[in-house]
Amino acid sequence: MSYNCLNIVKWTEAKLKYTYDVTLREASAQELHEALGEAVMMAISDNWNNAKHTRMHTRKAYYISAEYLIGRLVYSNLYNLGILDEMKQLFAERGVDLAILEDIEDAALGNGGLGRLAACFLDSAASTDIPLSGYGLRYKFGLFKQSFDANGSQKENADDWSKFGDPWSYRRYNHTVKVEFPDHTVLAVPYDVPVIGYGTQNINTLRLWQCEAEEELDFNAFNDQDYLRALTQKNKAEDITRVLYPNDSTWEGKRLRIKQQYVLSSASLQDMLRVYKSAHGSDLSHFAQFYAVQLNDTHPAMAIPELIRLLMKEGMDFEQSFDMAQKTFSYTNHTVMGEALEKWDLDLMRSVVPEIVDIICRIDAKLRSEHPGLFVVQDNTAHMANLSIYVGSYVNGVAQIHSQILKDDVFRQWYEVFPERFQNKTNGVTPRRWMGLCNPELTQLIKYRIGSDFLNDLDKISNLKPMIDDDLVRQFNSVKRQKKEQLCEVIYKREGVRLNPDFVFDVQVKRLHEYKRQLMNALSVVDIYFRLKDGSLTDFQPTVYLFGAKSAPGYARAKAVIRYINRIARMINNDPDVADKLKVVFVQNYNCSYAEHIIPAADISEQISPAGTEASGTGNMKLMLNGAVTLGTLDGANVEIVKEAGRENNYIFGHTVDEINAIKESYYARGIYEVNDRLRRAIDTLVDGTVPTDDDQKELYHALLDGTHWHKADHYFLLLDYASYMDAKLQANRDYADRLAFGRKCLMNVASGAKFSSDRTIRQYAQEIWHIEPTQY
Ligand code: 26Q
Repeated sequence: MSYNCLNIVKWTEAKLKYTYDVTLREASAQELHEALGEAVMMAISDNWNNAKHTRMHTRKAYYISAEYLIGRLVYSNLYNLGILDEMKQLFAERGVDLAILEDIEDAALGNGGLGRLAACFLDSAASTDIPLSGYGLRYKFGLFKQSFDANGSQKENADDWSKFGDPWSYRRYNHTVKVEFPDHTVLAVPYDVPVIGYGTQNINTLRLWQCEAEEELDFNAFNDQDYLRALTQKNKAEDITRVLYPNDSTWEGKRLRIKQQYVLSSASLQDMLRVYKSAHGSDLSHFAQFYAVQLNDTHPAMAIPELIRLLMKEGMDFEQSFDMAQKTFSYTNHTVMGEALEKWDLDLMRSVVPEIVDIICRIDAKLRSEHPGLFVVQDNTAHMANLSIYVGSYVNGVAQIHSQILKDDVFRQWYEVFPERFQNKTNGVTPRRWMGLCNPELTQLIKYRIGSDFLNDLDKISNLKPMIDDDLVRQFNSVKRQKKEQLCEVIYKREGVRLNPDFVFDVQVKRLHEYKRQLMNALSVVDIYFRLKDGSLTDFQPTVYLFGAKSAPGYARAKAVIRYINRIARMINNDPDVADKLKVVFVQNYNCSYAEHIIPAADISEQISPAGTEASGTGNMKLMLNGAVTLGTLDGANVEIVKEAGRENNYIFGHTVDEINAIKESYYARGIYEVNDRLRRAIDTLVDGTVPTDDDQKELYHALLDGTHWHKADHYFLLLDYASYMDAKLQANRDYADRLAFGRKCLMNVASGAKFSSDRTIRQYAQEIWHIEPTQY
């Protein structure tokens, strides 16, 4: 069945008429978005319902995640339905440019990689007919909106993403569940978001929980005191899903965060038990036969003790409930950094979820009796990763090198006892959003050459390899140039900076973190600037260095890096000496939608974390698929990207994991500073007044050269890798001059991207972890 676009347009018009009394042309972007969204929701309802009913009795998987970075849904939904172009056409005929929906805000219910991965997985499962539902939280405020003040400092603003409504979900109040805390009970109300498959009728569901009070207001109590108490209860409930925690890779043990995690865990499991009973009856002993649950990091790990608690409440004993949970759950780890592993203080936890703590302690006792040396609870602290490995079927890393480090290092003792539980599932990204939607020009070029739609079978993209000749490279280069022109317009509009599309576009877009080494990139740019000024660098292709990143609001060093980059950008962009060679832009409010403009325009993809720190990275894959070469270390998925695309088509630098481990103890950053004059000149700009300096930037300088009481100097080895980084960076820059040779490298990356489709990843989860089959329609 295909969709009747004309009907969708008519429904949109009708909705606009009766709700806002406007025509299509008069409607604001928000009004149009709401009306069109509702019309599409009507159009898909049959398919959505069919998909649900078809799956009633088959084995299914559930993805539980505290984050889903779904971004803007309107274009991707139309795209996956296969009607985006036709809808654009129909609206254009009626005088409306669908591009006005660029004003619609992203649903940023996630921080970065982990949340975006969850969104890509849902897209892939729907598109490959894999019965996977998502459970998450419907934060009223998503990830903050970022702007820069006159000093170049990050300012955060509330992201009230649904203030104009949310046409892409249905509130399902009839499936509301209660979640109990010692001092109050809250309602978790589900909102269902359709997950529309591409090239299939299948539509899966993302169910997001929103907390509300049991009684909004006590209308029987008329005096002021009770009125206020009623409101207090309402706020206390709604506070739980008020806001997404903006931390990314540092862990914070906050009371409200436990509540969020428990609501997510409890509501989702209660819902699964309800569905189970309606399909299979009240005998719960087959629960694990029908459901596999994937935990996206340990954020939903309280689901493990919660399932045990719920099963015991239904009459099952502890051992049997434990066994059921062990069979049901699997856990994906997304970080090797110790400070990011969740460790809850038991007293704090007990004050919020006492029964969960009792069960965790029972689990710990069982573990300690079976496997002396292993623990879940130690020093009155619950280690959620340990809990998830012990009471789960599988644990996986997100890239080969990361999965190896988990076995060798982070979870070594666990690997010795449970070697069969450890797996790798290299991440992927959905080619629909990250090629088809954001780069229709490149998609068209490839389709034309390989003669078929490759977006739901990315393996086909390798058919391009033997076709790469000068002619194809020229066409690729012209697409790239077009995408740069488009990006220049966007950047001029949003940042007020005019860029030249003839420049090399060197891009680093990702969350701001010390380990991602945006500061190393910035120092290299300052170095290049000085060398252009003093004439010692002559063989240089004009380049714009583009940054996009949000810092956690409380992360002082990350914020100091943003400020520093903004200040060097101002200095460089205002210097007429280098105006025709060098520009630096730090875009504001980098998010999914901005990424969709930036990534297709990139020539060089900066993936420069020290080896062994970035679990996988997924931006690296998006950039590769859009034909950027990787300037990167042998870290995370870079290793596999380069293996697929060829080292000769990328720019690999820096020390390997083994080399870093060998050097670590005796590493002396200041020694490098003292002998490398150019690097020293760049680092000194942190403190010497070349750009306006503040205390936080001085602190950065000391962290690099002197260390602090918690870390030795240069914890992330910027100085160690600097020389080889600069060599690789300048090599890539020089190579760009041969446009055909460089374009060939870019195309080799595109043609080698098959492995990095999240369709491949999700099939591996389905086969090797969940043991489920695609459902045929
Ligand atoms: C934890 C506790 C309290 C508050 C916040 C958090 C929290 C939230 C989000 C901790 C970490 C995150 C996000 C982590 C993340 O995005 N990790 C990235 O996951 C990607 C997908 O696997 C990888 O590609 C990246 O390498 C990894 O950094």
